[in-house]
Amino acid sequence: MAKEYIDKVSSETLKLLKDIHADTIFKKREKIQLAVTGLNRSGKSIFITSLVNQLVSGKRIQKVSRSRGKEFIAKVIPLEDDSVPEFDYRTVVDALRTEDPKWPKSTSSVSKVRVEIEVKSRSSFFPNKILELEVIDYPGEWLFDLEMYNKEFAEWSESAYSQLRNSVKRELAKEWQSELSKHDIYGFSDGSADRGIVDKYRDYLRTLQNMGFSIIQPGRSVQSGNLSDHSTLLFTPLPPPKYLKPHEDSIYQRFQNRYNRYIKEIVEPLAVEYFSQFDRQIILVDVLKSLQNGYNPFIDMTEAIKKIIRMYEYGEQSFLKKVLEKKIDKVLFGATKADHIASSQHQNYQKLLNTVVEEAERELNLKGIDTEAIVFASVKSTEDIVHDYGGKEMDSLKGRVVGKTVPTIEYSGRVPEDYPPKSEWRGGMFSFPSFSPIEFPDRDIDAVPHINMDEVIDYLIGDKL
Ligand SMILES: Nc1nc2c(ncn2[C@@H]2O[C@H](COP(=O)(O)OP(=O)(O)OP(=O)(O)O)[C@@H](O)[C@H]2O)c(=O)[nH]1
Ligand SMILES: [Mg+2]
Repeated sequence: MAKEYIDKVSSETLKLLKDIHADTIFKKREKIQLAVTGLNRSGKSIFITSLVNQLVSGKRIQKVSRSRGKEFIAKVIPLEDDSVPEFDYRTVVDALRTEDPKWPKSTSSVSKVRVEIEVKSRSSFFPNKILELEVIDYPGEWLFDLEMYNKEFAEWSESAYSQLRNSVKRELAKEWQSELSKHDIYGFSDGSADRGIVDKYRDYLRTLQNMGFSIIQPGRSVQSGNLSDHSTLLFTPLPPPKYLKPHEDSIYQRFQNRYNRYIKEIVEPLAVEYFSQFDRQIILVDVLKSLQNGYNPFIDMTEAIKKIIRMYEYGEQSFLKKVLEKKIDKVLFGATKADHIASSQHQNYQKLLNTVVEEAERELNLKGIDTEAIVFASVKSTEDIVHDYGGKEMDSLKGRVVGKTVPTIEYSGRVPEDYPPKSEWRGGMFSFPSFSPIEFPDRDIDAVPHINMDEVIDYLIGDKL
């Protein structure tokens, strides 16, 4: 009797709530902006593609639902306005659905994708929650230009020159330095030498990039097309004048003016637009590639991580300090491409990542920002194979190597659990081939295999479900 009465009251209450459109009154909508950053070619665009694919399908991230006790469905929705180009999920995913799947091209400008996640309410009285996830793909090359923001030309020049203390970089910078030495940089000049100096500096930056170094400033000057020919980018670091004030028509003065314009007209507006809005950030690091590139590029990558988080340390007047400190609550360091090594190596990879980001994490934690470091692969393109060598198990990987005529190879690469000491770092000590992508499932209802994407998703949005 009592049960019948309760059921009747509940169904009448439900009807009443529906009549007064309580779902729209109580509807909970929350917006969260995630910035995907990282050094160039670290896997940002692939990460976003897999993230969308995993959220929309849900099949390979069930751990998130289970651990949070929440069910959800997700779909891609159009952007609110067209002020930023849309991240072209469809085109990227379609290229990965062909028989010969292709990785996407390098990203040359910022883009966004918006995913609506509907989280099932635990009670039928309350409407479902809508979580709007906006993901921003930020080109790797632009990241270090943010570090130039808030630096005067002289200060930036000094930090660029301090990098030449490294003998490898000093050697590579020789031609740029010798071009500079041909000119009086503080006295009058008509501007005809400027281009030659900038070209030599760009050659130096491109060589650094090709050798796997991470710190490239200004990053936009090595991007093809785009802004690289823009007059504001015609500057290089210069030694400060010691005694004289530079002539107003000198190389020094022109480079300084262009530097200031570049920061004001290009770097600052973009920093305000994108970096003042996001709530959470994932910083992707390709630790394996840096290991493969050798001792100097590896150390450069660890320095680069410290530089990236300096955007949280800007001076008191900085707009970034004000907005970022208030808003950002989580930063995730993700070491991508864990499918390039056998799973027996993942523990070492995780330990190495922890060491690489330890200092950066400590600094962010001190500012009240929660951090985590996760080793993962957005797209698992290889298979583990375990061999039994007379009772001793050895493992390796099987996958299609990028650019090789042999379709599949078997391969095993070892990862150290800590920084290998300089003395032990021999050429080619670490080697990790790049693998071609596997074919994505035809429909979004199925998702591509991954490694630890569920952990990544849980850390980034699990608490908001
Ligand atoms: N096997 C494997 N390779 C990956 C994965 N993610 C990225 N890659 C490789 O890394 C390359 C770069 O990935 P992108 O996602 O384009 O990197 P990005 O950071 O967007 O690069 P930029 O736009 O140039 O800054 C790809 O072409 C792949 O070769 C992954 O999960 N597994
Ligand atoms: Mg990209």
